[in-house]
Amino acid sequence: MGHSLRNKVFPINALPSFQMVEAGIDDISWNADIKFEAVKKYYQQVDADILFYFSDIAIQAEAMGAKVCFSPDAMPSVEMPGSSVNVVPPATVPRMAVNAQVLKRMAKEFPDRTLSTMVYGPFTVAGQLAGEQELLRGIVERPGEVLDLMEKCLACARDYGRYLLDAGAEVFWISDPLAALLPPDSFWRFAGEFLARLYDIHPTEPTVLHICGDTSQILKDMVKTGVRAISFDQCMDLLAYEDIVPESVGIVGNIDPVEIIELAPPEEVAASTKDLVATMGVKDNFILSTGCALPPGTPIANVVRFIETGKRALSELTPHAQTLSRLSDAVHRGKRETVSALVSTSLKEETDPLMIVNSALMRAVRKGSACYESRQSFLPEILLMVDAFYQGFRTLEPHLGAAGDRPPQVILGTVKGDFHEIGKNLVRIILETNGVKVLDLGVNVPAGDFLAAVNTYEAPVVGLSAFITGARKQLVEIVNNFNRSDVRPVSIIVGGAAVNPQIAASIGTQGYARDAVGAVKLVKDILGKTNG
Ligand code: B1M
Repeated sequence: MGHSLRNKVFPINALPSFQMVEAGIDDISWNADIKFEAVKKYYQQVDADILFYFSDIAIQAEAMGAKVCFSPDAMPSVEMPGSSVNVVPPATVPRMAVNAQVLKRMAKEFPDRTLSTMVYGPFTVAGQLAGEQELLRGIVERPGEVLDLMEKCLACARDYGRYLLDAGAEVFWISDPLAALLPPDSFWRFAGEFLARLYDIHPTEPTVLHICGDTSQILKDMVKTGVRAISFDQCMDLLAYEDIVPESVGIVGNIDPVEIIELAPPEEVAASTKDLVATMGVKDNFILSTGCALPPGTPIANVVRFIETGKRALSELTPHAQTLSRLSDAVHRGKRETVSALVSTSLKEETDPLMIVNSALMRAVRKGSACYESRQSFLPEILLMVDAFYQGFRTLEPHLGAAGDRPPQVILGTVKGDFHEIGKNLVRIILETNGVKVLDLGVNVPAGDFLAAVNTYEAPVVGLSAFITGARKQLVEIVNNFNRSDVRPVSIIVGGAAVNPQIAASIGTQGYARDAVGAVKLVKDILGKTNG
């Protein structure tokens, strides 16, 4: 039993549709014909499963009396709070009526796709009406006044929500970005409880809550609103928080809408999408989307690439998802005895061994690292997880055709004076799992040993781990040694707690990776260039 939105793929909102018509954002916002034309053309190209109608954040505040400014090339925004706050029927608010009309026409045009509302949460609208900073001061100094305003904003959101659902929307989507700025212990009183009362109007159908930014501190209260799916900002590592979300609640997310879909080349859009599906697609309640709305100028080709790649990757993964999810869980919990059996089950189910690596073994390690960083896991659990990972890897190794008798491509070691080995071992394991042959020289490795190994094996990459500040001197010595010698690797790369990208560059190395997954990407890029 999956979530009702399982396997749906869509970007949030429909703002890039503005590129499809010769009209400004102001015209789109006021005119149902132009808006419908824009979204129709957009969704004819973009095969999204959930459709929005080009929504702007100012609409409810405007309906309640705020003055909103419009322009051809910027989204509508609140210019001035109104002199009084009113709740009026949505059908009498021209721009709300435009959205309802557009939804009705979309329902006819795209009968097989699911339509969604985009209603803004009461706290966000209250911020536009009172001034955001005033509202935040008000929760401490004038809580009664804030709660009165919230009641009115809730009434407006309920009426508008019902109106859009009657017009044909099936998903009741609420975005409440300002609520992320509430102190976590005030979230429920000033936002959560109101959201719960808002979701009341649509008790049996899909509901979604999107709050931008880091929601880790309010996530439990977001779940408490009774919402059926939570949409996560791209800054949230889904692996770190997936266990807080019950299986009956969807996890919607979270490709970076700006850095990836708007600004990256199409191949990077595809790679990030595949990577997100590989890690999250095994979860029954995962729903692939963006971390927030796509900006109006996002290249349509990138949006199309995101949707196509996501759908293909999900359809390949889904038949294997159940066992992979159990395997990932067993590795994460350090259950060595279960891991080998589940790897064998996956192989019997004809799951591609690389899929087993990415969506189960490595997924678990990435989850472990994410939980470790957010202080939800500690070292004993990490060590047991690494043991379980290794157990699974050994069972899988014969099927990977990876290491073999090839000469090493990476000479790896923790530098002299430094005995930290856990992170370095993880880097080795993940590299090997991804088909990279590694010679691990261990810990406390003298500078000369790296030179000798490169001399012997002609390895193109030297990987140095350094965890204590004192080890930086060693890094400089190793780089200088290579510079003085005829023996040259193509690249020296570094990682570990004692280094960062700036230090890596300043000592003359060619690359830095923050974690084992980053190390794989770095090494593969280098090897790709070497071979090509
Ligand atoms: Co030590 N230790 N430790 N320690 N230790 C650190 C590194 C430290 C940051 C803790 C702190 O004070 N906050 C600190 C260094 C501070 C500094 O110098 N700036 C420190 C210290 C000071 C020390 C001692 C001096 C303590 C003492 O004796 N007073 C001593 C030094 C011993 C020595 O090496 N000479 C010492 C000893 C130990 C233990 C023996 C107790 C144990 C090590 C056990 C072992 O490895 N066999 C230990 C541990 C466990 C840690 C911390 C707490 C955790 C390290 C770890 O295993 N993390 C660490 C705190 C921290 O890192 N914040 C700390 C889990 C691992 C999965 O993550 O190591 O980050 P990580 O590895 C990552 C990335 O770094 C990256 O990928 C890995 C996997 O994702 N990465 C690469 C690593 N290598 C890479 C290479 C690459 C690319 C990426 O390309 C080639």
